Amino acid sequence: MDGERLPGTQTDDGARIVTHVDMDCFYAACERLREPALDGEPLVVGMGFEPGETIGAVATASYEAREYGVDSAMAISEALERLPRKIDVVDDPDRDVDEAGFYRPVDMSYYESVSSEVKAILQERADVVREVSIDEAYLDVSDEIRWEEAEEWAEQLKSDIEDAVGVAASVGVAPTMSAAKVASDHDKPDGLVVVEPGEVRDFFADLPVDEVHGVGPVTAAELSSLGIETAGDLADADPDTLADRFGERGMEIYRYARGEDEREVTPRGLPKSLSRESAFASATSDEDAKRDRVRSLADSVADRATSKDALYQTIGIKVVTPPYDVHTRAHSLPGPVDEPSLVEEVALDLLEEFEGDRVRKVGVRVSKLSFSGGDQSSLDGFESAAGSAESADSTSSFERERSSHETSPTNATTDDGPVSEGQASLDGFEAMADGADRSDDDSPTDSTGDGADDEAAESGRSSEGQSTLGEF
Ligand code: DCP
Ligand code: MG
Repeated sequence: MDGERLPGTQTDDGARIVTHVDMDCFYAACERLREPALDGEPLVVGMGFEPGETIGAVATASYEAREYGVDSAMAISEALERLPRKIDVVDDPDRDVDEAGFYRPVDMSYYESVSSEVKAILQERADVVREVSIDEAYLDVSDEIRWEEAEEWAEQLKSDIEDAVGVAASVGVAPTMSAAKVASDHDKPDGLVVVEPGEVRDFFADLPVDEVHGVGPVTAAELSSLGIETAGDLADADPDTLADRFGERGMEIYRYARGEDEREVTPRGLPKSLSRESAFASATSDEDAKRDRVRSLADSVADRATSKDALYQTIGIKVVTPPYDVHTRAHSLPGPVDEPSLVEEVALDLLEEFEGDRVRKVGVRVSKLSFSGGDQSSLDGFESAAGSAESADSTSSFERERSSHETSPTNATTDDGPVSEGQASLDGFEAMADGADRSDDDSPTDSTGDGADDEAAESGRSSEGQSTLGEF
């Protein structure tokens, strides 16, 4: 060992490593996914903008449209004043088509299909995931990474989402949920902000007070009347005054501004896999060091599986070689087990292929999980079991292959173009039938090919037959 702490043993004063993921202008990003000609254009998604309609609101606006003052929840009539529809101004010589934008109606089922692709990645990358809205989730990755790795890990998560799904996320990493949320919002769009333990007060100090989680415009105005303009002011304010004025909520925002937030990320949904990975201080070809690390990770993963009452059927490793080539290997057992020694044995076997290679990082993962709590298989006869070996090399995250998209055509009757050369490609497309067209074709795939069973585990169904391994 090189003195590094293993994942799961790091605490940095016991601070959790909480990640908040929030997609950028999510509905607009989804629209761009199936209509790439909208990239870079001012785009408003909402209701009530068609001729004859007057009532409706903006669901979201692309960042280009926000520059015109259009934003979520604004009345559509107001949005149209600030940013007219291209289609309405294109034939009007008195109006500037460059100062106009595109409008699209809300299509929830499509956004939900994109959202579930993103959530599948989050569920795979962290054990503890709490999905809080269609485009937002908290992840607790304290047991999976160390603070020193947080930035690289979050960068990888962002690029995995971008590559596999095609939408951009902003990510914040901090010791508490409230600070992580502020961090993810801080540098939008395409933001990545890591606030380490001990830095939270400094990070908050100069932020406008309305950036504190739980402080809306009305509260911000009231706080301003008390001379509290920044989160730092709020952190230094007299708690009794805040309690008198705002009650329990006053104490809550006071604590958040001070970086105090006891809430734990409680999971929603079952994990699809459990994994641990650990980086070496520098790439190593020391076989003992590699094997020791894999052994520790295997123990740690097996422990977690046991503590979650999870049985696993696939055991895999990840090996990252310089510069950042990710290799995954996995072995499927004939039936689901909870057998820590087997995790270690299989992981070490799989590692042998990398003998002599310089290795930057290793990981161990169990997948094809089942949570039915049924009788655990006996391992008798495992040696003769007909397990299958699988492998994959990828340049992306553990057990994931990057998938490309097929974008679907859009509806020429509802779009606003074409109005200029740049928008010519908006013309002539056919109607898109909801999210159904995207379905599973370009959903993230597991390179071990056991995604279907992962789905089953996630939805609470058990994998088929927890067979007694003695039978094999
Ligand atoms: N939404 C809505 N009405 C609102 C706010 C949001 O219909 N008043 C929908 C549209 C958003 C989605 O929820 O795309 C996610 O909400 P966010 O607050 O995360 O906003 P965006 O993702 O659009 O933008 P941001 O980049 O600021 O996160
Ligand atoms: Mg968002």
